[in-house]
Amino acid sequence: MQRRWDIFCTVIDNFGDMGVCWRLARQLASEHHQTVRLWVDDLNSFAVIAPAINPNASRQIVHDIEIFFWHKPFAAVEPAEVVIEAFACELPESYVIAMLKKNKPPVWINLEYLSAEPWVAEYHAIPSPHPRFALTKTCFFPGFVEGTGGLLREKKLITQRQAFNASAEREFLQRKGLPDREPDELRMSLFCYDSAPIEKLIQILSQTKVPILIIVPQGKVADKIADMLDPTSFHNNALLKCGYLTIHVIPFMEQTDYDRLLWCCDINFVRGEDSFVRAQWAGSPFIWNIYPQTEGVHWKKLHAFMDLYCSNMTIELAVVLREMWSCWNGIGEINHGVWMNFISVLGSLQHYNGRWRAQLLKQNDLASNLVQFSMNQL
Ligand code: TRH
Repeated sequence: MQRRWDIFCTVIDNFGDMGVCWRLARQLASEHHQTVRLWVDDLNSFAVIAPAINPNASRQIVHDIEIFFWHKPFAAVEPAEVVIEAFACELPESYVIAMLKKNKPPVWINLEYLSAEPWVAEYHAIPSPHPRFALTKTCFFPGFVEGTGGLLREKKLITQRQAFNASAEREFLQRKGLPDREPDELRMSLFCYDSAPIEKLIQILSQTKVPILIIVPQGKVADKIADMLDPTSFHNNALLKCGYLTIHVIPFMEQTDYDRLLWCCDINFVRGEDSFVRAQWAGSPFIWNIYPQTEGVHWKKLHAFMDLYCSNMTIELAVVLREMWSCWNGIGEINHGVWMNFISVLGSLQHYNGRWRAQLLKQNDLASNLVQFSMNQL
C-alpha cells in the first residue's frame, strides 16, 4: 500500500547519515512504491555523494523523491503517515505539534546507528511514549542478526554484484579514468578517517615487492599521503608513485559507482557505517575503520562486530583479522608482520566472506522491515 513518508536527516560531520537516508529513500520509492519526502539540512554535502542534487534548490525531485532543504525555522507542512527521524536528529517542534493534531498520529520512528552489540536485538522496535506529547516513538535498530532491523540491501544488489564480470569491471574502470589491472597487482580502495595509521601503512606498502594500486578519494587522507611522499613522485594531479606502489586520487563517486569500486578491489578499507556495510555485500576482504568516539566507546563496538563476524572463522584466521583491524583502529601498532599476515589470508577471507554474506542474506533488509513495521501500525 502506498503511504507518505517524511525522512529527516541532519549532516553532522561526514557522509554516513546522509548516505544511509539517501539509500533508504530511494529504496522506499523504487522498490516499495512509497511516496517519500526527504528533509536535509546540508545539500552541499548531499551533492558530494549524489551529484544529481542541486545544492541551491530548496525543493527538487530526484529519483521520484521530493527533496527539501530543511530550513530553520521550519515551514508548516502536513506531516506524512510515516516519519523517520534519522539518528536522533530531532524533529522541528512545529512538525511534532502538527503530528499531534492529526486524527491518526503518524508512525514515528527513530532510525538508530548500526551496531553489532548484543543488546541491540533486545531494544529494537520498542515503542516509547513521548515525555510531553501523546505520541509514541519507536527506536529502530539496524543490525546483523535476527531480531534487529536488518541492513540496507537493494533487491537487485547481489544479482548485480554477481553479474559484475571482467568486462563490466573494465568498462567501469575506463569510465572512471582508472587503469586496467596489471598482472599480479593488488588493488585496494582506501576510505578511512585521517586518524588511522595511514603513514605507517603507506610506508609498509611502499616496501613490498608486488605492484599495488591504492584508490583513494580526494580529501584529508589523500592530502596526508601526498605530503608524506617525495614531490617527484607526482606523475600528474591524480597519480602518485613510490616503488611498486601507485596511489590514484579520485573525486568522490556517486554512491552506486562507489559500490562498483568496492567490487573491483581485492581489499577495501572502509569506515563509519554505510561503506562498511557495502564492503560486506561486495565480499572482498575489508578493513573497517570505525567512527572514533570519545572515551573509546567505539572500541567496544569494534570488538562486538569482530566477535560476531569472526565467530565461524578458524582461530588462525580470526587472530590475523583481529590484529590487523585492531591496529588500524589504534589498538596496537601496525607493522610489516601484521600486514604480511593479513595478505597471506586474503584467499581464506574472500571465501569466508561468501559464507558471512550468505548468513546476512537470511535476514530481511532494513527498508522492507521498516515498511512492514509501519504498515502493521497504520
Ligand atoms: O562518512 P562516514 O564517515 O560517515 C559516518 C558514519 O556513518 C558514522 O556512523 C556517523 O556517525 C558519522 O558519519 C556522522 O562513513 P560512511 O558511513 O561509510 O558514509 C560514507 C558515505 O559516502 C557512504 O554512503 C558511501 C558514500 N561514498 C560515496 O558515495 N562515494 C565515494 O566515493 C565514497 C568514498 C563514499
